[in-house]
Amino acid sequence: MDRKFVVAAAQLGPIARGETRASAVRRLCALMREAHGRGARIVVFPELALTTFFPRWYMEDPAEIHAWFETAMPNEAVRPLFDLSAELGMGFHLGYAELTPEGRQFNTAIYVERGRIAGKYRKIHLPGHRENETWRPFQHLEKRYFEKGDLGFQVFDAEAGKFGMCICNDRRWPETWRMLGLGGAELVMLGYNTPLHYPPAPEHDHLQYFHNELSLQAGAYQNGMWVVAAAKAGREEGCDLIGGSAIVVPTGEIAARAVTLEDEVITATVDLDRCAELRKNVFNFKLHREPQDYHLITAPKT
Ligand code: CDT
Repeated sequence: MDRKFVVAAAQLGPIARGETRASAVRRLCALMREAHGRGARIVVFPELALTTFFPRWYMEDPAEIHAWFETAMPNEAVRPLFDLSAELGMGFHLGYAELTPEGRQFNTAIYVERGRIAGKYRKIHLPGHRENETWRPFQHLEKRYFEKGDLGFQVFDAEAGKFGMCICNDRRWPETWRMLGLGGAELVMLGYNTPLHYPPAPEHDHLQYFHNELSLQAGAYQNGMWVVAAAKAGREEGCDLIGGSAIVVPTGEIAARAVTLEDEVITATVDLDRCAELRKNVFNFKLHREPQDYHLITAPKT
């Protein structure tokens, strides 16, 4: 595959609590077809793209919790997406809740090429809380339902180049981007579910779109890589989620941005060789990094 190609971010509008996986997959397939029709070779879907954002509800019953998780990938419900990607020759990124055979629960993303899982990531920075906090208008129970990812920030060889992934809250942490940058990632894919209202600090609500772009653009620029970010957006079960899906150039410029809170495809032409504009110059890691002065970054938490 050429190092210059069209990439798509496929934003999803809300998924209702009662919406089936089959229905969500039909929407994902329609978005993939649209992305393909616009010349895209790769499409990035959001975090937890098969269901509503279930961590907004407190649950105790393991059976009720496990119903939101996938025990195999692909499974029967998701198979049409794998088949379509093979038929169209498209790569795709998908977020979902993973339940392993050992009963471990992760917030996971995969990258699929020609029907094969080429990369897998399990979310490391889990936001929110563990217990029911009834003062909140909605819960954010990722710390209850998921354990911290155990795969690290891997960079893998995709057909076009070196790709990496992170998920939602990870994008706010510079360590995420630097780990992927040090690993040599040329393109990072991510999905997010970001409520417009942040109950612990509502004075920041009006900054949600700004903080999203600030994080994506800084990550891209400071590591000289492309970023493709896809939101689940709109009013989902009474909770407003931001949109603003974006494709960011290694210079930090935004090449494409979603303009709705619904299912929407955005595209941009990616040239992976543009990463060198940064990496050979201002962010030439070999020449300019000074890790001997960065020890606090990896020192244990106090
Ligand atoms: N899904 C996810 O990680 N959302 C968080 C919400 C803010 S923290 C409760 C985010 O960082 O966008």
